[in-house]
Amino acid sequence: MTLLADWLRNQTDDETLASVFIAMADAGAEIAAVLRQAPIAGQTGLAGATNVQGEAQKALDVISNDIVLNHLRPNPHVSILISEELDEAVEVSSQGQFIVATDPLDGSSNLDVNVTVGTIFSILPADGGLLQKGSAQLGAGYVAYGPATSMVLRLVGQTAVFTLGSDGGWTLILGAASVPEASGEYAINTARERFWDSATKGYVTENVAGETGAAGKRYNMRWVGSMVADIHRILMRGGIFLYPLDSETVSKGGRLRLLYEANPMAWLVEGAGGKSTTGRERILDVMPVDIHQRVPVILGSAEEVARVEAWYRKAG
Ligand code: FBP
Repeated sequence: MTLLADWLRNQTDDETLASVFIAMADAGAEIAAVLRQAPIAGQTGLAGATNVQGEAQKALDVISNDIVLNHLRPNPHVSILISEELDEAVEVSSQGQFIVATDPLDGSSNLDVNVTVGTIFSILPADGGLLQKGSAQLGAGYVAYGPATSMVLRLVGQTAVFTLGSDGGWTLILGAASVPEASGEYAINTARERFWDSATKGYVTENVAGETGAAGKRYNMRWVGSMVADIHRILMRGGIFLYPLDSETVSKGGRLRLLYEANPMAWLVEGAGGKSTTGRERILDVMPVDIHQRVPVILGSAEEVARVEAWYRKAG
């Protein structure tokens, strides 16, 4: 049985970097414990505040952010925390070498109905500054709070999957996740069809046509509406996730956030052999101009992402 600390020792000689992963894993274990009891503790309602994107914060968004911060604060190697829940980046330690960017509780609109939510994080070198391409990441991960609590991590090697045990420890379940190159499953919010661009419409129309269409095979659609749940399914059995630019999100640059949603997920999916794109370029090559920047997100099985890219090339 391989535990998290053993796996980290095999991945890096840098104990300071490993300590940041351990801090995030500990935060994830604590958030999992809070979520398990949240309906009893009456913590699934609104907190009454709004976050930087003007969205209502759930009590658990705030609590999860505090838990992450509490686990990072004692770590002298963390310089700055960027969080979906914080307007500004906060200094954690003046001497730290790493920046952590996080969405402490993604998909929180699913909490009231007990659907999987998650914590997403990205680790960057502090000397690169606040705004760095995703390709500069030193590592990334997410914790999925589902029937089991899963954690998916990658430094620069392969993407690995852990499960949280009843003792609070993380056990390696899969050392090298592999997103199948081909898949018959796609995930997109089809209620947004009227806003879609021609590339998205072209790709989805082909899928819906199934065996009778140009793709020549039958597709199934799955959309949890919780990015961590959708990406975890894709990491484990393939498929493609799309939150493309559309006529409603174009003014904001997209729906999902680059630094703490798109980049870490692209890092993990690519580490498992999948692909990521905005439609026009690799997500990890996008140069951010703002810490809360949004971006179109298309990632998953390589063949499917390539088909979407071809539609974008055709659209010009
Ligand atoms: P938040 O960052 O506001 O939680 O939104 C992210 C998210 O919930 C993703 O987890 C999910 O993929 C997406 O929004 C769902 O969006 P929509 O409700 O438009 O389908």
